[in-house]
Amino acid sequence: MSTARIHPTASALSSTIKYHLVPNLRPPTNVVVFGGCHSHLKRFRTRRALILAMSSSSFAPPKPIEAIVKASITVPDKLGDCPFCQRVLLTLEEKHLPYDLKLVDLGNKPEWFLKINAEGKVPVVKLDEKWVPDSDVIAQSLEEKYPDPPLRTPPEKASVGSKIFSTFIGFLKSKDPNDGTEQALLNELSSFNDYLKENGPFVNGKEVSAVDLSLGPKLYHLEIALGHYKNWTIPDSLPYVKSYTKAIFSKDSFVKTRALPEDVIAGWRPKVLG
Ligand SMILES: N[C@@H](CCC(=O)N[C@@H](CS)C(=O)NCC(=O)O)C(=O)O
Repeated sequence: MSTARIHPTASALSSTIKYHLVPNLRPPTNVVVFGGCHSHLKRFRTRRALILAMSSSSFAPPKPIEAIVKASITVPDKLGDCPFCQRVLLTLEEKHLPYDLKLVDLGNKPEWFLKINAEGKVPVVKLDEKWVPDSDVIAQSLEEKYPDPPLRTPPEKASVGSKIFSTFIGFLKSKDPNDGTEQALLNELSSFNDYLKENGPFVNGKEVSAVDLSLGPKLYHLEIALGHYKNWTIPDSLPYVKSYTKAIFSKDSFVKTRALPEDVIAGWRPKVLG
């Protein structure tokens, strides 16, 4: 098993410090991870006192969340190309939660992993001492347990763009250029473009929410796999989809958790050939 420890981002730490120094700011809920003892924070009258206290054990950093994810098949000890794993990592990043990655070679699943999840699928995350599989369940559980910053997508918007991934796979696997799979994908992307034009730039408006963290990695796979195997790109006639992908792909959290293009290409090869 390969592991990598990811530390809380500087912004998580600094927002916590800022809250205690600027009295009128509301605390981020995840302040609890740095100790959660608001009453004893009142003791710190100066910045120096607070910083000194933060370096002591009473402000021990939160325990990293263990996340089992797919390993790269092209480079040792690197994150692999699972869009569901990236969705979970994006959620952890956007919520400024530290995590430990456990990389699993899905081509040779170790015994310890199958004991944790007999189905043999990633991602799996340890929450409240229980291993939780499935990115839908994990994202929802993280939202409930760590509601700040909120990433919840209103239920009426949660299925926006939900057919893009399956139509992308249909087109990618297709060997007949006239079987309608390209058009089916274009129809889904076109509806998404219309939706974003009216409601964007993200699915829930100005701020990124859970549904974007699910769609982003899938669109990343679409862009790389269709570019490689079909020399196909999202048409310029869908500018809102193009701006959407650009905005998501350039987020720090996305850059930090994205798969290598070589892995995405290798990962889809069996489907293309099969
Ligand atoms: N519905 C699951 C799907 C997870 C899934 O299909 N993961 C793939 C990797 S991307 C997997 O673990 N496949 C098992 C295998 O390849 O043996 C979720 O959202 O987490």
